[in-house]
Amino acid sequence: MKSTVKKILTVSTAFGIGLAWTAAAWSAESLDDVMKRRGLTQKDLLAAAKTYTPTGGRDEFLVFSSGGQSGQVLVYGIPSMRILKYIAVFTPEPWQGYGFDDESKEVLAQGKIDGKQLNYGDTHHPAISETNGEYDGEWLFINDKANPRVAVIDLKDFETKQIVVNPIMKSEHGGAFVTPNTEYVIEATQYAAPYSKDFVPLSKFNDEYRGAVTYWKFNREKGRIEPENSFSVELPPYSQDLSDAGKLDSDGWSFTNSFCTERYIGGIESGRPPFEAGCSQKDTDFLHMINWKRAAELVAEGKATKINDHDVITMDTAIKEGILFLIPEPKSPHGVDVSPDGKYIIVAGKLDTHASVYSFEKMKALIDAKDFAGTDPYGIPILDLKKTLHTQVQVGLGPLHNQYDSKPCIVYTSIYVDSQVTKWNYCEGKVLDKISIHYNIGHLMSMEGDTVSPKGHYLVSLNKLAIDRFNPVGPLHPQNHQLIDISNDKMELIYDMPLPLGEPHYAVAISADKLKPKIRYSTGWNSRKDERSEYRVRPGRERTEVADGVTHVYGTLIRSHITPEIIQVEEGSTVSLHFTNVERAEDETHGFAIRGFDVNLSAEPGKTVSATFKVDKPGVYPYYCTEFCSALHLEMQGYLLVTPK
Ligand code: CUK
Ligand code: CUA
Repeated sequence: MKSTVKKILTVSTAFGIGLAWTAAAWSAESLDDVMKRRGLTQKDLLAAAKTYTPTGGRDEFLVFSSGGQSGQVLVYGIPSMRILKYIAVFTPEPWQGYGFDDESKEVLAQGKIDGKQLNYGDTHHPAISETNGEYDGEWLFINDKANPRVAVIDLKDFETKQIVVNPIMKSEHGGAFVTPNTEYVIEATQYAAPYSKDFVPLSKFNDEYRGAVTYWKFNREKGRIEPENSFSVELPPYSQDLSDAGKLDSDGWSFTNSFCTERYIGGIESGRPPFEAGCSQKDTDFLHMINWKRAAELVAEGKATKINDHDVITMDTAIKEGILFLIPEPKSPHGVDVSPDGKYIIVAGKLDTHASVYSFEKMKALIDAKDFAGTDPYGIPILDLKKTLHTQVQVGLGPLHNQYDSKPCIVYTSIYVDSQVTKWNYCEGKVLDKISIHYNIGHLMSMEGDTVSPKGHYLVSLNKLAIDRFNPVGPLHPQNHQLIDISNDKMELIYDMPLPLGEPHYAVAISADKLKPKIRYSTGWNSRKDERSEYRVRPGRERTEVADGVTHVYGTLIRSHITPEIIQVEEGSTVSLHFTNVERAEDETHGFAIRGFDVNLSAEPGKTVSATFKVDKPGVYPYYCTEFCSALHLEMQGYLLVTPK
C-alpha cells in the first residue's frame, strides 16, 4: 500500500500533475472527449469547477429554504446545490417520524387552530437567530402564511421544537424576521380581519377589521418562544406585507410595508371592480415604522390591552406614545430590506419600476422634529415621502426583493416581470449590472445577505417557474433555484437546481462553519422537549408495565435487535411503545414500522420515541426496523400478538 502511494507521488512529481496527464491516467476519456460528447463549452467547465464538490467534500454555506405549501424547510449546500435535508415543520413527515411518534405529535398539536389539527402550512420566510446582527447558527424560525403561526427549529438537531399560533391574526405574511439579538421574532398580518373569533360583517371593515405586527418573545436559554411575554401593535386594515428589523443605527425599530391602503373589499356581485382594480386607486401605500423597543417598555408599564388573552398596544396608545408612523411608498410594494449598516431601508414596489431607498436618519429627524405631512384616517402621523427618501433608482419592471453584498453599497434586486436580477449601488443610486434568469424570480438570497455583515460570493435566484429548464415530469414542475456567482463585476449564472417540494419564498444562507449540529443525543432523550425521556430504558432493563389501563413497553433498539421481540396484549388494549436507540455510533438510526396502525418511528442514536395506539382486533402484527442498519437488518423484527378476549 505504502509503496503504491509512493510510486504515484514519484510519477506525478516527475511528469507534473497536468490536466491531460490526470485525465489520461484515471479515465479512458479525455476532458476534450467529454466536452465534445456532452456539448460543453469552456464556460460550462468553469461553472462546473465552481460548483462541483468531489466525494467527501463539504459546502461553504448551508441554505434554509422555505418549502412553501409543503409546510417544510429545505436544507441544501452552496456551491454544490446538493439537497441535505427536509425539515418537517407544519406537515407530518414519516422519514423523520414527524407526526407519527407521540413526542412530535405534541409539537404539531401546539399548532391546532380552534381545536383542529392541521396537517400543512404555507412556509414563507425562514430566519436564523442573530447575535449583534450576525447569524449565530443556533435557531431557525419560519412562519405559516395560511394559518398564522411561527415555528421554532433547533439547529443543534434540525428538528422542529415549537409551534405558536398567533392569537389575533387570521392571515399573515411578514414573518419570520428577528431583531438583532433575537429578542423578538416578528410576524405581520397580510389580510386584515377582526381580532375576535366572531363574525363581523364586511360593512364594518374600516372599524373592526385590523392588521397587526406581533413581537414573539424568544427565550434563548429555553430555546422557546414565550407567548405570555409576547405582544402586538394594532394596525389599520391595510394589507400588511413583508417586514424587517432595524439594525445598528436603526436598531429598536421595525418596518412593515403594506398594499391596498385603499381598504378596498371587492365584490363583483355588487357591481364593484375586483380586488386588483380596487386596490390600485392611489399612487402610494404605506411603510409602517414601529419603535418596538419602546413598545416593549409600554407593555411592561401596563399600557397594553388584553385581547384574546394577549397584550396589544392599540393604535390610540401607539399614536399617543409616539411609536407608530407611516411613510408613503410606491404602489403595491413587496420587499422591505434594511441595509447592513442599518442606515437605509430599500423598498421595491411591484407596480413601479423604481426601488426606493429611504434614509433612516431622515425619518428619525422628522419624527424628532414632529414634522409630519398629516395623518391617515386613524390618526397615525405620516412622514413626507420626499423628505425621507435618499434616492430612487429605476431597476426594472416588477422589483420584489433586495439582498446585500459584502461590498459596501451594493444590493441585488429581483425583477419579477422582466425575469432579471439587477445589481445596483444604493448609495450613489446607479445600476451596475443585470442578468436574465429563468423564470419569474421571487425572492433572491445572498450569503448572510440580511445581516450586518453579508458574505458575498454567491446569490441564489428563487424562481417561481421552471418551464423548460429540466426534464419534464408532468404539468406540475419543480421550482428552480439558480446559483449566481457575484464575486466579480458581472454576475454569472453557474447552476440550476430543481426544488421538488413547494414554492420557495425566502431562503437564508449561513456560513457552514457557524453550525454545530450534534451527532447523537444523550441516551434516552426526548428530542422534542429537550430533556431526558421519562420512558428511557437501559439495555437489559427492557420491560412491560401496565399503568392506568395502558400497556407500556420500554424497549431498546440496537444492531440487530428490537427488544422486546414479542409483545403480547389482549384485544381492546391500548399499547404505548417506547423505544430507546442505545447506539453510540454515528448515523446508526433505527426505525420502527408496524402494519395497520399508522405508526412509523425514527430513532436516531440516543433518542427515545413513543407510539401509543389502541389494538381493536385480535391478530398478528409483525414489526420491523425501517433503516438498513447492518447485515442483520432484516433480523431486526418482532411480533405484536393481540390475543382474543
Ligand atoms: S413572498 Cu413569495 S416571492 Cu411570501 Cu416573501 Cu415575495
Ligand atoms: Cu435497525 Cu435495521
